[in-house]
Amino acid sequence: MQTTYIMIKPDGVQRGLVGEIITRFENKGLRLVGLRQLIPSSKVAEEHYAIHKDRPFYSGLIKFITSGPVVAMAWTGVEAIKVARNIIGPTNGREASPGTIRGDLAMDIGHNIIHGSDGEETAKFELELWFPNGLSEWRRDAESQIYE
Ligand code: DAT
Ligand code: MG
Repeated sequence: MQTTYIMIKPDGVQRGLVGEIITRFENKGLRLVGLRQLIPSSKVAEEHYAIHKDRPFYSGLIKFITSGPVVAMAWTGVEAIKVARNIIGPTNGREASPGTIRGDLAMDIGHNIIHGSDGEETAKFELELWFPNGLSEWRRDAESQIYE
């Protein structure tokens, strides 16, 4: 089992896509173990995107991500990091395939609705950053049907 950090960005919240997005992860069979809505501080946003700090889009990215509420989530499942990235689709919404969240719902590179951790170390770092008080431990009864 892995847990991945997923975040609906301010454009997704403003567009009223929170329910639609949560439904996709829930229907896939992932288990929701953390959920909070907040307007990110610059400090947290800068730490989250520190890897991009030398990129030309960095300051715009920080401005965007702190511009309104985000929905921070933690989802658990077998290979959850890869599974979630597949559900999300590639960065540019115009190039993402239909069926993915970005492919179905986004038209832009920057305003691409959602973030998902890209590896185990990043997931650990991001989950500790956005969920400093930890996650909820529970077992989804449906997992006995979801997994062989
Ligand atoms: P992803 O979110 O698909 O993991 P990333 O980690 O490469 O993509 O970049 C993080 C975010 O930064 C991305 O979701 C949107 C923004 N971004 C990336 N490349 C960009 C670009 N060329 N122009 C504007 N924003 C960009
Ligand atoms: Mg990334």
